[in-house]
Amino acid sequence: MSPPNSHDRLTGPKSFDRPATAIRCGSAPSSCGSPANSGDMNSAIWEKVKDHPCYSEDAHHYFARMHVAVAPACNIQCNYCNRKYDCANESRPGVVSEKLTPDQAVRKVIAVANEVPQLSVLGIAGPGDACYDWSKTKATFEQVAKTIPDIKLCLSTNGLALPDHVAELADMNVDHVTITINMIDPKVGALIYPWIFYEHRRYTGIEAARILHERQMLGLEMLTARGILTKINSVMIPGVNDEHLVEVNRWVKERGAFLHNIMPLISSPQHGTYYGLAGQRVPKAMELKALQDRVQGGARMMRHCRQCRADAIGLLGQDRGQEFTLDQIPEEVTYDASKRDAYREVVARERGDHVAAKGQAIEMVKAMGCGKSLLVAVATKGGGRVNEHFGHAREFQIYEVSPSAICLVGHRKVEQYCLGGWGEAATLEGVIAALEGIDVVLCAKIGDSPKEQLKGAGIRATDDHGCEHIETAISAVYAAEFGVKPLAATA
Ligand code: CLF
Ligand code: SF4
Repeated sequence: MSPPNSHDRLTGPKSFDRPATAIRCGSAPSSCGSPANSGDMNSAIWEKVKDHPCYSEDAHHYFARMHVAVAPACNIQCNYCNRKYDCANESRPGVVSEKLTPDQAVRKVIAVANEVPQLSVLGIAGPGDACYDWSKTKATFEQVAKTIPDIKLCLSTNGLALPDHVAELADMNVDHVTITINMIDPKVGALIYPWIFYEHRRYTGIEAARILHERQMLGLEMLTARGILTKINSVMIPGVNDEHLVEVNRWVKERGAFLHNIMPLISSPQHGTYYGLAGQRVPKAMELKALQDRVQGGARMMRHCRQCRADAIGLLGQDRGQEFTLDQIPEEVTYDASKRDAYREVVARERGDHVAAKGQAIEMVKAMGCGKSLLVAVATKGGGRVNEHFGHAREFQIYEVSPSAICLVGHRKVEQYCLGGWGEAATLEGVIAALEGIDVVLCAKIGDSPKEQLKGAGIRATDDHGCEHIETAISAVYAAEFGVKPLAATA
């Protein structure tokens, strides 16, 4: 897959933890990583990112991506990758249910664009490397761009073959490229990459890692020179490159990277990877957050990555891939822009309201001046609102509200607690465990029984703010939690 970028095959802890203290003081970062509004950047860049769910945290509430698995071949081996493994229920990069030819991919993109109005980006993220398997990547992008000219084209790569294709990427108006960069020191790289295949030769050890590193830096510099936005994905591998990623962040920032996405290693013996079989541990959620917080002042951090499969479809927290398998798509399919056009008009209005509400909420929190922080888990199905029932949630978005900001800092996947109108006690236990360290849960609806059990675990749950904008609801909870009124209101 794309060389495993996030698009690699990793994943890690299902949650991000912190000690279960209810109140912390002044620990949150003052800025929130990936850009949330045009105030964070110049207008030309904002135009490029405002509808891209991965490059803008705000956009991920409204817009969807789809990946087409047209690029199965890869030119390197990562110790966390095994592309033979396929499971429809497995959610990690590199894993796909069906590989596609470019023609099949175009059919699928049109079918999805007709039915999923949120679709804004077509990404090629493997299941091998999109630059190494270049002819299929290029053919797919060219055909899709002709049929759906307003769809953004996005690619993810390990970087080894990238410099050979930067000029063509620029010609095709590909504005977004992800490079997976796990090291800038070949000695570290030799622990991650057993071999690479480059210019008709196989290289191993430090020499392989050195070549890969040089090609990654060259590719990044070439993209920056052409104004193509680059995101760097790094896999955090405890004891191998975790400390080293601070230095990686500095290097990529100096070379113009737009975003840095540090993701936890996904590793399990069942995956059959080198790391999985060797028992390499994955980072704890709190270790990942601590590293992300540490590099917050460097290249902008992405905090909302879901470590997608190479054939994922939908909003980032969703995967609707099983609705669009080839056998469900007619041989002849014609693009109909009506649903996407109508959706964009609605989003334009709704988004303006959201930006205003968010600004007000943050000002309100600042005006309280109470010096404390909270972790809030939000059940949402999109639109930037608290609009999902507790029992229907498959993930919670985690926000940190501090004296100076309200920031999305991660997500926690859970099993759906309520099925067919009934909640499973065992499932609820798992949900509560996944919410360890959370102070407050916000949802559109919750029953008395789960509410009481959450309370027993020290977590307050409320549906008093159903359908409100997330930040508005969080600021209200913050005021209620600490018993303070905004200074402006008391003046
Ligand atoms: Fe796909 Fe990647 Fe483009 Fe996004 S995913 S190719 S940049 S359109 Fe996004 Fe998925 Fe994380 Fe990737 S959430 S794994 S960062
Ligand atoms: Fe991606 Fe290739 Fe690495 Fe697998 S071996 S994660 S396909 S770059």
